[in-house]
Formats: sequence, C-alpha cells, structure tokens
Amino acid sequence: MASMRQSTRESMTPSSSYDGPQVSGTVPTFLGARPVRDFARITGLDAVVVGVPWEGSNTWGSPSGCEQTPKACRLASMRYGTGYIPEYAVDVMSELVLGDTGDLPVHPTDVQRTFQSFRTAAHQLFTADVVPVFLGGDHSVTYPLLTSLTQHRPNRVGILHFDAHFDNSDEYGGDRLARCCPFRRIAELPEVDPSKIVHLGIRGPRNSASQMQCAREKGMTVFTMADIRREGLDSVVSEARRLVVTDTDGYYVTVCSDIIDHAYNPGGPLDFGGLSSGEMLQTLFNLAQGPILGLDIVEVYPLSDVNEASVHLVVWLVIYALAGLAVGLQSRSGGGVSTALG
Ligand SMILES: [Mn+2]
Repeated sequence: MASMRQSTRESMTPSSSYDGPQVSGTVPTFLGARPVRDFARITGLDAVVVGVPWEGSNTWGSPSGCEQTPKACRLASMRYGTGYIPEYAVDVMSELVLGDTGDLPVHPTDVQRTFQSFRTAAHQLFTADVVPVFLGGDHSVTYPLLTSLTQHRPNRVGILHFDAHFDNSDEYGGDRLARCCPFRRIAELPEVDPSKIVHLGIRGPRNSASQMQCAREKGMTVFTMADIRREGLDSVVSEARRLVVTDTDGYYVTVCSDIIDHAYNPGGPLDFGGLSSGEMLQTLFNLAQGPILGLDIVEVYPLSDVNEASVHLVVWLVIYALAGLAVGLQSRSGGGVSTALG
C-alpha cells in the first residue's frame, strides 16, 4: 500500500475538457489531496474524491444549491488536518493516498450530455485501481455513475442504498432522470441484478405504496427504519453486506443525507426518525473496510444548511469512510487487524 502524503494544499481549477462557462476561484483539494488532472492516467492512488455538481428537477421547493456541495465540502475539509480518527487510531492522509479530481463537467441545460460526461469520467475511475468517493449533487447522479460501474462489472456489483426514500419513481413530471428515479433506472440496467440492490433506512411519508411495490416486484431487498430499530443497525448492515458480497466483486455504497435524522442534518431534506450522525459514521467506517467499489454521498443543500453543519457532516462521513478503507487496505496487505463486520 502506498503511504505518500500530500503535505501542501494546492488549489484546483475545473476540468479543462469543459469548454462552456464556469465559475472560477481558488478551492482547496479535499483534505489537501493530490490534484488529479488526467483521468486516463490515475496511478498510485488508493481513493479519489470526485465532485458531481448537478441538480436536476426539483421535486419539492426551490433549487437546493446541491451543485455547490462539493466545493463547500472541500473548503470545510480544511478544518480537519490530516483526518486523524483517534477512536480507530487511523490517520487518513498518512495511511492512504488520496486524490481529488475536482468537479465533473456539467451542462446545465442538457441532462443527457451531463450524464454522458459523468459516465465517461466514472468509466475511467472504475477501470483504474482506485476507490472513487463522489460528492453530489442530487441523487439522480447515482444512475450514470452506476451505469459505468456495472458495465465494467456486469452482474457483479452489489448496491447498498442508504436513504429515507426508495427513489425508484418511474418519472417526475415527465423527467425519467429526476432525483426520485435513479433506482428504477438502475434496476432496469441489463448489467444489474436487482436482487443485489438493498435499500436501508426507508421510512416516512415521502414514499408511496407503488414505490414499495416496485422494489418488491423487481426483487430488491428492503430494510425499513423499523427493521433497523427492531433488529439493530449492526445486524441489518451485516445481513445486507452478506447479500451484496455473495457472487459479486464487491459493493457500491450510495448515501442520501436523509438517512440521517434531520436533527443531525439541518442542511438536508426534512425527514425525521433516521439514523444518528454517529451511527452513520460508524457504519461507513465498517463498510469501507470491505470490498467497496465506490461511494457517493448526495442531497446536501448548502443554501439551507445551518452553520454548514451538514456540509461538515459529509466531510466527517467521507473521512470515516476513508479511515475504514485504510484499515481494510492494511488488513488485506497483512499490515493490520480488520474490525470489519463479518
Ligand atoms: Mn432521500
């Protein structure tokens, strides 16, 4: 395992492949990670942070500003030094090599062209020997990202979806690529085995009976928040993990911020009865030790965030996931003892 450490913080500019208008400015890389400028030549990295600055159709209220979340997270990450986690004795930036690609190109008036740019970039990341950590953006972005991953590993990808919501609507106002639709589109992909899609934490009245029916009919597994409270989070996550590591190359984890109760997540959707921030931090630390193929965290809204609490929560989630990844890499190279869930 590589152990080089980036000691200086370098500013980044958006991808030079984008020829349209762009917002310029000095933004640090996430935790001072190495800037990655050439997607075709990614070597020597254990993980890479990737901004996916997209907000498509609004399904409630006004635009959320979630396209600004990657930039906000990079700025917030400067609070956390090298990402040392004392309770697990892991120093993220000392123990793995992290890159930061900056934000993927978007075309605000053209979702198809935008998603094609996401697929192209994601293909290059998923075929490199690196774990991408995508920062959304709304949840629609998971569809193009998983399209690339599952084309690279047909029927060999497990999907762990943490969310209050199924996000498997067929369409929203005629938009089949809206933020409430990605898991219907993903389940329709020929390279996806729907039985390897697991929804965790589903709850609350912003769902519908037809969405539950869709999940059941397509053979997806559903653990509601009631299941988690009855059986225990560790037990449910272990069962979900067992499902998605069986007959696969590993799993992709996708996290809507509203898996976490709004009490801990003021800059996320107004959904209650969810996990605590601490529960989700530990869950990602545990899961990242296993055969994780990628991670996204989506639906955080800087425009309504109070004191940047949710932006900082995302940074914590990423750091805990990276800490778990470091422990897992050390364990697989024989350098440490894994505490991963069985
Ligand atoms: Mn959600």
